[in-house]
Amino acid sequence: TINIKINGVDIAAPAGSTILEAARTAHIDIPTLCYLKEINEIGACRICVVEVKGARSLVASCVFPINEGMEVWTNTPKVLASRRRTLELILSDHDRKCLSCVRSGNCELQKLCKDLKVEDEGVYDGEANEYEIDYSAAHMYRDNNKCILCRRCSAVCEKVQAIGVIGPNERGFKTTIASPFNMGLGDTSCVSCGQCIAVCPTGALSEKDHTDAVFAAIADPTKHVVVQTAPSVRAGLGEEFGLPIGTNVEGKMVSALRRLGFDRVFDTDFAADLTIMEEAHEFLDRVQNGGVLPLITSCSPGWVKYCEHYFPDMTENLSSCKSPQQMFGATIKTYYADKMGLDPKDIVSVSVMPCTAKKFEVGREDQDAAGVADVDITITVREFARMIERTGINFLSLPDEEFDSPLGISTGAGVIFGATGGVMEAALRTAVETLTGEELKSLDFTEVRGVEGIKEAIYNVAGMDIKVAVASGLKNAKELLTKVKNGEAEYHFIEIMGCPGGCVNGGGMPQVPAGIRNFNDIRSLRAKVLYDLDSSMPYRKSHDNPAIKELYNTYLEKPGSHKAHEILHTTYVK
Ligand code: HC1
Repeated sequence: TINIKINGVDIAAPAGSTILEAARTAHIDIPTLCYLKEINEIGACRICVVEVKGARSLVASCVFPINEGMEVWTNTPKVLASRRRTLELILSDHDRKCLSCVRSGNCELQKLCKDLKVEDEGVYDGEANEYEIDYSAAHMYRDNNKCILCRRCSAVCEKVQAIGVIGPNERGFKTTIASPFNMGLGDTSCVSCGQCIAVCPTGALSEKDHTDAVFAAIADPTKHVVVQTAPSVRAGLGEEFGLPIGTNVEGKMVSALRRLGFDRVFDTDFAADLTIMEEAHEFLDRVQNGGVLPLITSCSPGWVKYCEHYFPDMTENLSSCKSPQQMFGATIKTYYADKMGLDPKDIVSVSVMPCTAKKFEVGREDQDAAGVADVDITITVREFARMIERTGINFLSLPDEEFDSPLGISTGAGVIFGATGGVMEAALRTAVETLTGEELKSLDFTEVRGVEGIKEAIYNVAGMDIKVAVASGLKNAKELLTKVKNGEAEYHFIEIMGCPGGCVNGGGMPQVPAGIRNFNDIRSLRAKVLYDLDSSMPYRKSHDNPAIKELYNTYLEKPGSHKAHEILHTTYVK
């Protein structure tokens, strides 16, 4: 450890710490704006400046390493005045229509201005830039009038997702964050993952809001409006209402949806079980009949788009299964419509997702089993929270309620889909029992759990070594697939999720301020909700789900049947 003094108090902090990190051990949070741990460590915004004895000017604490005997002051009048001036300068070129801004109340810039007592927002007003809002992408818009040039978005796009479709253009006062040649984001090879939105401190980046379309459908008496919720929603929604990260709010979530007026409240987890039935069958079929291997999962639409753009010769490896979201929509408009005597055209199928790429996925080709879209409208967890706020539903006092039957019945295998490794584990539970014909003694495939970017395991099943790999985050996916392509690694089955940590860390989840993100692993905290649910559920294997059994017995016949293919499978573009 290294001994330093912060604000006159002696501190021992681990060697290699920055001043910002050392201050945490002294219970002092130094404010930041551009800093994102391990992603954007550029010391550029000057909000985290502190005084250091002997230094000629204020130093950026996020990148300044501590050394023995150092003396630091984090809150002197000079420091506070500097931070305030920095904010005033940012505001002089910032759209200050804060009242109705989508980030009002959880904008990091707004909070800093309040905390640092910025009272005159216009003190440096003068020349200001004006930008057109970029609506070209299917899933989001970019409003550079609210951009503060922190570069968190471009860092996550390039360093975490290995895509790099946005970054600084021009120089000096004219600097903007944009795509190369100022193309619309929709014209680039953006994969719609929304990780840029998740890390944006202001309202510069946001999903396209589809809540009005949902309200309109609910208000239309000629429509039967059905909603499904992704596994991860229950693990994140509570954060929008002030609950700690990692709180399971499944019961209140269902209650809220019912009070919003949906005719049926169902669970995507059911369709995750259905995906496992089809995908495990597809896997065994490819293994036994010399099909293309490795089989790669296809439930994450950001990943699928990435594969199509960047690894087009590997689209044959993708499972032909639609994602659970789409399988759910397809089941609603076929099986459920039949059962209820409804015309699929009169059903509006809505999904609540932790994902922005789902907004792109619903409009893909070959996602219309009944001749109409499988899913009509998809909203993020944030949009869902806004609907709850807008309608005055007191979320925290809601009773816990249960999903409707039969498409609300699911297993532990379905719910873990939301965490990296979950699809693999769920598939193994079914594939291994199918191959061996014996009941598994332990259902926990712990080797594929956890937040590491790439995980590998070998399982000996019925005398055969099955090699599997799991990657989350597209940079990790790129690394893994490059090895496979070059013949440096060989697998039978690969799970890839577009967002690091899987859907629990999706681009449509609640935005967590950097000050919390930098010191907590939100992926593990949210994933724990799903694994806890799994271990407490009566059924933990997709093939044990009674509602799934009934669906096959009365409608689809068996996994991989002709009918199942027509309804539940899709194709990809090269
Ligand atoms: Fe996901 Fe999936 S796990 S992709 O992350 O396979 O979005 O949660 O709904 O479709 O089930 C997302 C989550 C989700 C699908 C499932």
